[in-house]
Amino acid sequence: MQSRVVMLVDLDYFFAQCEELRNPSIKDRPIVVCVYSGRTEDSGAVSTANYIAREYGVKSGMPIFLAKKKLESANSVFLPVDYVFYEEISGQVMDTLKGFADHFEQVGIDEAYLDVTQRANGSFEEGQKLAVSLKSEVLRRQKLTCSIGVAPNKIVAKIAADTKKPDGLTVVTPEQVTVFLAPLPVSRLIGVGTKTRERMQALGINTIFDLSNYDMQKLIAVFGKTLAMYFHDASLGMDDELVQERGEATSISRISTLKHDSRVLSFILEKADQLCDEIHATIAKDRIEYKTIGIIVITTDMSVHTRSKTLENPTDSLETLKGTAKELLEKFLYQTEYEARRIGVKISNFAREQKNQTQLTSFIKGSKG
Ligand code: DCP
Ligand code: CA
Ligand code: CA
Repeated sequence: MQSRVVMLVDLDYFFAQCEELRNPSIKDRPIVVCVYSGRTEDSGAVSTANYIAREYGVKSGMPIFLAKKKLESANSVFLPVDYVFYEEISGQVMDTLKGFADHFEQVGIDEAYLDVTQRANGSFEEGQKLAVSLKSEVLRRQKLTCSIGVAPNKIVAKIAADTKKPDGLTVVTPEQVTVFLAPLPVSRLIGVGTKTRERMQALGINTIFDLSNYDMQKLIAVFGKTLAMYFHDASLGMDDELVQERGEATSISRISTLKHDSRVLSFILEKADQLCDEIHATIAKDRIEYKTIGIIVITTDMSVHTRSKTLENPTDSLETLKGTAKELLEKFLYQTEYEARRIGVKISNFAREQKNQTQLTSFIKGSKG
């Protein structure tokens, strides 16, 4: 049977690369993109950093104050995240990638799987050539670099893409799969997080080779049948999962923590407006219309409250979205005595605009709601 040729394309230091794009003059400096929680000036976490900043030890998830410490004497740039801008760039890149795929599946804001079996005629040499031209096309059109893994399936393609970064290209042919995987730590497999890795370590399983050789019955005893079988197959680089468009979403939502607990409408609305902006940006280019707008309020006691309103006609107006969210929040505060801790906005009940039907699915795969 002919092997599939599957690619995983992942954009390099994505949010920071977008910032370089918008302001090339900072390109040679360490750039740190931050999610400021706002509770104090430097509280919050690093979203991502360019590779220059990474040389100083700055990483995603790190507290901002620590990143500042590491970059103390460097001429660094700290910037707040701008999801609206990144979603826009992401959409453009995804459109470019789709042109290279028989089957396409976006799996995050900056990555996607491409099945290129047909157009590569099942050949990995052809697959490699496609990856090279894809990289230069993304560089030419969007001025961005990415890293690509080419392999017989999704699991191996993902690991291959992570192998060489930034601007990497790693091809793993069917014959090379087991040798490629064997020496790698189990944590490189999708689904093996810190906890699972520790449990495996306790069993003496460190590398993917160790995992492939581990007694199946014992593995089942620890992880249960489904997971154990997945781990076993994955360790041998076996994976049948298809590259396919995600099903249509039925709603999109954004949720965020307030700087402090509150029941002051104007303060809560600042956050709600931001969330509306993000949702609007996500759907704007796909011309999605929706009829139902909802709010989610998580209160100080951690209970979750929702309210929604269904409009008579579908809308894609940011003004309507913000206005309705405001109306619902106002009513909620009037009717209850809760203090809000987290706020969310949600749209659902999508209507398709006839002329753009085929694009309906494109926004969904990138949506985090
Ligand atoms: N991201 C985030 N917080 C994290 C991890 C990621 O906000 N803990 C965001 C910022 C990243 C984007 O998601 O730019 C994509 O995540 P990746 O894991 O692909 O990381 P990068 O693209 O930043 O870097 P790399 O070059 O390693 O892919
Ligand atoms: Ca990336
Ligand atoms: Ca990614």
